[in-house]
Amino acid sequence: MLRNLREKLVRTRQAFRKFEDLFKSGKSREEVLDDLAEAMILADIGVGPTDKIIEAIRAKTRKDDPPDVLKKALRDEIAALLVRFEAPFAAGSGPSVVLMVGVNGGGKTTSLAKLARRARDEGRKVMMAAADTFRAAAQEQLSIWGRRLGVPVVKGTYGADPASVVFDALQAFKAQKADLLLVDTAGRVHTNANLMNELEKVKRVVAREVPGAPQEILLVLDATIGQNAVVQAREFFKFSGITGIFLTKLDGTAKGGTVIGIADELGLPIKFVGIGEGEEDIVEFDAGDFAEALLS
Ligand SMILES: Nc1nc2c(ncn2[C@@H]2O[C@H](COP(=O)(O)OP(=O)(O)OP(=O)(O)O)[C@@H](O)[C@H]2O)c(=O)[nH]1
Ligand SMILES: [Mg+2]
Repeated sequence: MLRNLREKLVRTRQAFRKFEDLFKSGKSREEVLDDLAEAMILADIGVGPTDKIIEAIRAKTRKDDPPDVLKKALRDEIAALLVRFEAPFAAGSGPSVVLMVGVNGGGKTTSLAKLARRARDEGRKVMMAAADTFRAAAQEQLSIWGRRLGVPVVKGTYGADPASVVFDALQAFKAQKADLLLVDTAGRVHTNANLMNELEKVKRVVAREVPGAPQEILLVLDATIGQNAVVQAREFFKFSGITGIFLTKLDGTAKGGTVIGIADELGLPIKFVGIGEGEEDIVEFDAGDFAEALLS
């Protein structure tokens, strides 16, 4: 898994390789830390988390420590910052419902399929609900995933009330005693009050039909937009109850440092990362692995 992550993070690792050069430079600690701070901000880590990490390295090292000590301190600090935002997938066992939310094109439907495959392979009885009734091709897109994965999909019709699709899916979920219901929703921006209200309604229906659900409401964020993902996520906080982040498209982007900024600035756990378009391209987030993959 770590090797896989390391390979997929190749572009971010290239961005981080500039860090390696800093540690080779034979400069003083202060010069290294100044250059490092600049490089971290360029790598989309964000100003706040960068300052915190630099201060922590300064506090834990001595003035005349050689670069490799500073480098190890950097890796440790990144892991220490991220580990606070590790949290297990709350829908990992027992009858559970998961909602995927986020802006258009972030990767909700693909990430949902990845979760479905993962749960199916664990031997769980999985169902998917196509509650994106807003985009014309959304129902068909999820049906294709369903056929490919052998996972049943409860569909709605274009323009229908998403809460009614979810209601139907919940009846099927209960009748068939399934373990996991994954609900795909339409892409939305926070300024679209209608769509945000729809989401609240979906959540209410789920909570009413299955006590304790939804176990997870995952905000799907696209890593390629870097620090803008933080801005986007804040806007989504108007919709209550987000339990974690599914950060997509970490393959092919140099902005993997965004992970650090998102976790620290939002205070939300990163539950999964997406590292490709295929159904297997999902990694459960692990702070140590991530720091290691970036800086090894
Ligand atoms: N490289 C890469 N592409 C991804 C990843 N996740 C999703 N994608 C791609 O991103 C595009 C959009 O994915 P969707 O799953 O349709 O996104 P969505 O959020 O459901 O989009 P809407 O339903 O339109 O809001 C597709 O081309 C996916 O293949 C990922 O981890 N890596
Ligand atoms: Mg979709």
